[in-house]
Amino acid sequence: MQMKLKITVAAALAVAAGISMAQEVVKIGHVGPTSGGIAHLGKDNENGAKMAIDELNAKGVKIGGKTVKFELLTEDDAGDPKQGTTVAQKLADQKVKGVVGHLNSGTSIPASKIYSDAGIPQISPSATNPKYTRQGYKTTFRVVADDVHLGGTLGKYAVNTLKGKSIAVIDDRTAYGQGVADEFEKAVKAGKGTVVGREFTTDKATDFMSILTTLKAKKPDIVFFGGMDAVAGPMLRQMKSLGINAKFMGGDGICSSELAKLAGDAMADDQVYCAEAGGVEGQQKAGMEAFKTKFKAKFGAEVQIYAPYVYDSVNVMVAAMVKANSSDPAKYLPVLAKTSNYQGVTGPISFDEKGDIKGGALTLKTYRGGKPVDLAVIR
Ligand code: ABU
Repeated sequence: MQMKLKITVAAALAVAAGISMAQEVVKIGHVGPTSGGIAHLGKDNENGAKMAIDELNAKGVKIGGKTVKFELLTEDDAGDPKQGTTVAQKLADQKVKGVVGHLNSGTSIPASKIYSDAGIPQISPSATNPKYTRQGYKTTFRVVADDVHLGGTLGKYAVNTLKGKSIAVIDDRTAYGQGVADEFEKAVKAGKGTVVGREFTTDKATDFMSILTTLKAKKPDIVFFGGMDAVAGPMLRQMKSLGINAKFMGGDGICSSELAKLAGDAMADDQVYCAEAGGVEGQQKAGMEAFKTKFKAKFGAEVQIYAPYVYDSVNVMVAAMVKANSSDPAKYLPVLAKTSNYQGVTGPISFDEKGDIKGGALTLKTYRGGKPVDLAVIR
């Protein structure tokens, strides 16, 4: 009897010790398309999240008086709106404390309702469709400029700087592609430029000969494409094969390191113009360069577009948890919403009342020698 009691007490003590020693795990979700045509962009984003989580765990972050361990739960939405909501629900069921993603507007927008209903803060590092932050959800944030800013600036640039006289517009009919192309077209027309044709494709298409032949007859000097690099690359090749000698423009979705490879020898120097939906200037450039070097050393790959914005999104979220002294979304969400002048590698981050970044910048780029070259940061 005495022996049995001793064993029970010992077991209880061991359990108690185990509980007190167990580290609190804070789960953060990341979602992007890590399969399909833009898997290289999804992987780029995911690696930005991994880098932030690894550094936070190495540094040791205290929340509620205890050092917590962050765990990254990664999901692939394949850039598909339906799969996006499925994985969003999965993350909500796994009780993540926050989500960074999704990469695409077409997935971020429907997923945002699921996170909002579950009270889970969501920061998109790359979805630029304005609707994303205009649905009245308190949980929705974005650290990049939106398509109104992107398309509008590129439209003005096409007319005023590139002196486009006959501008053709193509979009991939996604929430992002159509939206940014509409804003571009509006700005061209407002600047008294002429849009000579508007054609459509999809985000999975590979053959553009028919729409390009239609546009060729209209002799465009600029072709704008609202869509992603995986489609823009083959489109550039087919423009070359048809002898369309026009400048090629697009938003942030084509503005990747990979675009030159996807276009092969079809991209001439100073032919392609695009804009990343963020940008650093002056002394902040050193921090961005250091990030890119660290990223390449860790993952053996160049930053494509948005890895630094994902890195900052994770860190902004964790900074709010630390400030609120809680990883409970109900407690840290109001603190996250008040984020003001957080110094990230992508520049200062403050959120407005919708959850959009205040004073978002754009980096206008062209390609020379197969590499993206910054032309200007525009606010
Ligand atoms: N912003 C370009 C890529 C992501 C998106 O908005 O769909």
